[in-house]
Amino acid sequence: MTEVSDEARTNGPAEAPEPTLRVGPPRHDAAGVPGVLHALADVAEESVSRGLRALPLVNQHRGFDCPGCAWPEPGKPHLAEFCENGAKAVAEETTRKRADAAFFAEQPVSELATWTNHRLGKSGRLTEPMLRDEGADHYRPVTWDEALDMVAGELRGLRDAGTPDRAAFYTSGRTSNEAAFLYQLLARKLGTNNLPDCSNMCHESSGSALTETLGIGKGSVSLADITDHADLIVVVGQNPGTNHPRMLTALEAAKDRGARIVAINPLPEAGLQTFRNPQRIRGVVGAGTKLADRFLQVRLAGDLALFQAVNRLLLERDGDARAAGHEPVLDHDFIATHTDGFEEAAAAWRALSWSDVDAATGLDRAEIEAFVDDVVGARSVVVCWAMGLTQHKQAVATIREVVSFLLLRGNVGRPGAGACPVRGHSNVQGDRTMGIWERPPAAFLDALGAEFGFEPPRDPGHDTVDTVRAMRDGRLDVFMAMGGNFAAATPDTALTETALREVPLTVHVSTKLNRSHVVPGRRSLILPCLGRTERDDGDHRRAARDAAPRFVTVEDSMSVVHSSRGTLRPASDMLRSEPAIVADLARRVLGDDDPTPWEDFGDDYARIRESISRVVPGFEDFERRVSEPGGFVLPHPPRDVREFPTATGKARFTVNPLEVVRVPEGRLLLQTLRSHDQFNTTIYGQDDRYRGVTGGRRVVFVNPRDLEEFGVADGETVDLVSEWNGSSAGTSGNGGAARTGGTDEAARTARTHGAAAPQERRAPGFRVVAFPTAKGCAAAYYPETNVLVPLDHTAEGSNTPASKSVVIRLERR
Ligand SMILES: Nc1nc2c(c(=O)[nH]1)N[C@H]1C(S)=C(S)[C@@H](COP(=O)(O)OP(=O)(O)OC[C@H]3O[C@@H](n4cnc5c(=O)[nH]c(N)nc54)[C@H](O)[C@@H]3O)O[C@H]1N2
Ligand SMILES: Nc1nc2c(c(=O)[nH]1)N[C@H]1C(S)=C(S)[C@@H](COP(=O)(O)OP(=O)(O)OC[C@H]3O[C@@H](n4cnc5c(=O)[nH]c(N)nc54)[C@H](O)[C@@H]3O)O[C@H]1N2
Ligand SMILES: [Mo]
Repeated sequence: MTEVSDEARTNGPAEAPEPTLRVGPPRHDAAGVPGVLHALADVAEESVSRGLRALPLVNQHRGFDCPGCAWPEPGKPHLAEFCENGAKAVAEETTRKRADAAFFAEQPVSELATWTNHRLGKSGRLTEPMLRDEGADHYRPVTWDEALDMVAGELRGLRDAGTPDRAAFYTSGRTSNEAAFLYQLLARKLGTNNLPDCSNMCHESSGSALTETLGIGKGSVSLADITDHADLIVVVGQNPGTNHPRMLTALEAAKDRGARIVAINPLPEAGLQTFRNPQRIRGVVGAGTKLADRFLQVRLAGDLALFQAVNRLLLERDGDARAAGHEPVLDHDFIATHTDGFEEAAAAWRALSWSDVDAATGLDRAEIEAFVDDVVGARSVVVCWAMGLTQHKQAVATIREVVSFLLLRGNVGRPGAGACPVRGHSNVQGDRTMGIWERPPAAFLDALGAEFGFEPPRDPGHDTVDTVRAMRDGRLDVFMAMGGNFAAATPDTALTETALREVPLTVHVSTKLNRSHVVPGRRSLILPCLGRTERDDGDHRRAARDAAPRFVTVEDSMSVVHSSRGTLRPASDMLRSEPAIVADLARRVLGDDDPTPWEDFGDDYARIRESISRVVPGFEDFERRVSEPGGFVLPHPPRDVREFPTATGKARFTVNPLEVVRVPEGRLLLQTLRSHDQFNTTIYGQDDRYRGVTGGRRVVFVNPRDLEEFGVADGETVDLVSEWNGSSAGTSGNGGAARTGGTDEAARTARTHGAAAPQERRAPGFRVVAFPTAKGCAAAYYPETNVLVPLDHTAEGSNTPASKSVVIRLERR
């Protein structure tokens, strides 16, 4: 392996807090007029009239789907169904700045590799295909023909050699259904299921747990369940004020009709406290709406213990109630008719150790009891969650336990009740539905094979972590990415970047410059594509034929499929749409004997939708139904008819052995999370308004009592050093085996290094911020801290990087 450069150690070059960094007190409320003004300032700075013209069309029927998060649109959108962070996403895409051929002629790759993620992103939109030849330090322009022929030649070579698994096709969740469907078809026709995607780092744990327990890996609630029906909404491991701001409007509507909200989080996130809705007069001039009625400040990774304790208490209260001749607390009819595994789970709850619960959660028993009062007082309960549950070693177990919690009182498959994993990227759920999955269900492959007359590969492919391993071990020749920023989003930055640089060919279909382009493979291509906001007229023939620009489709977090049509003039004439790029590439790879109508697919997306309607269940009559305002909802048997397509045909209670994370003396458990001014690896600005941070990102939030114990002062500069003993950093007990090679590798590393010599990883130069986070728990921003997350430190059962529980120490500079 080549030597690790300084840049590679830090995911960007910084070694010290930014000189402009200022820290003030955190806020207790979210949004309101300042938020919107802030966003409009962003749009104005980036794009003046371009972005402002775009905003009224966000999330409107006939407009484009917001390129931000996956929160659903209400049935009848307000005139401006956009939020502060949606506006920033639009501004970022509609910028007038350009990373064009002149830009690349001026900037050597070695220089760009020293830029921060923020500076790279602010270079503007990509305008034409660019190639970096082996050994060159500059990208140079190439034609689309040259670029696509180069990729096709390499892929054909792998197919002809019988080694298609030496290619991997990454997807980020902004890709449309149509592009995703073609992309997975290309991979499978080539002969591989190597389709890693951002889900592997995101809600994979939710998908795994929900599929096992409810039979379908998607959420079971609709927007109306939250706004109109739920009595209690539990928001756990999620920061909607920043990451799903439109969700606050739904929570406010729920509050208005008397619903209760409980927030469970190590951080007192502003958006969960008070919401100042800019679209209502009370939000503009009044005190705003108080959202969370109860806040449980749980320790990081403490939710499994918490939900086990709650389930145990529900069981006990049920026993007491029935003994006293009162109404039972559990829904025994539902449990008997629709579930299995209750007795085993109940026995495990009865054996739960309260000292484990105390250690894991850091909560008082009285707080947990009070939460149980809320639950018992609510006819219907929705649980919403995001990365705070999915990115831990026991993430899958935790989400299974949340499902048990819902099942106990029959809170699945009726109005106002259910499981609500709140998705990240705007079409991440749709991409999965379209077959972007390294382990596709057999039924999907059967249907795909029947539609296109071929035998799809059946062996599981690489997920994201396995893809990094394959790169590291020299088992990958072509890495292609449909969007995203693989280098910056993946864990273990030093290892990942070194591995990426050794891949013979990397290909990035992207809208904007990012870190993945500047830690290129030996040869590297950038293929620039249209964004959501832009008019997709296709080739000139078609434009002349009819004037309506083409549309694509997406699926939101609540399984609603709808269309998205860009309206703005593209950033450059040389941009192509994602479906057109994939179709053209596939035609070149597979040659003329391939009967798939690639050319038609690239030209007319209705043809793609026709195939989708025959391959993917729930998409019958796709074209007509998606043309209706608001689109249509995909079937979800547990939600719709209380049918559970699991192995046993019933919803399943599970037994989830608790491993309490025990952080060694003088160490902290670190979560890596988002600031208010970023979308994943795209850094909009340097502020985290709600947490009181401006002008910089190299901060670490620590509880003042921990600082006192360590003798470290607020404002000091430290290095963050992660310590990993090669297995499950600091856990006790023994959970199930991981899904992939992770456990073996981890065990091997543990043997090599032993408990006495943990592996160390370092992120230098962070300003310490005394902050009211749970004791023992620190927080710092992703992606700057990805360098600290060991590649093998993943969730059992989903292989998702456990990037919210990393053991660190603070080291004075
Ligand atoms: N503006 C904006 N919107 C976004 C994104 C963005 O970057 N910017 N990203 C999109 C994507 S891809 C995703 S996946 C989502 C992410 O949405 P979130 O999951 O809200 O994102 P994070 O910033 O990772 O925040 C995790 C939250 O969980 C809490 N948490 C962490 N660990 C634990 C734990 O162990 N237990 C509990 N109870 N809480 C915990 C943290 O304190 C924090 O509040 O947002 C999407 N929307
Ligand atoms: N430590 C740590 N790591 C994490 C996380 C964490 O919480 N902590 N979160 C994880 C999560 S939840 C996720 S989802 C992943 C995100 O991983 P990715 O999805 O790979 O990363 P993004 O930053 O969302 O990708 C941004 C890039 O996508 C490109 N892009 C934007 N729009 C388009 C488009 O319309 N088409 C195309 N082709 N390209 C486009 C732009 O070039 C932009 O630079 O990161 C994961 N990594
Ligand atoms: Mo995500």
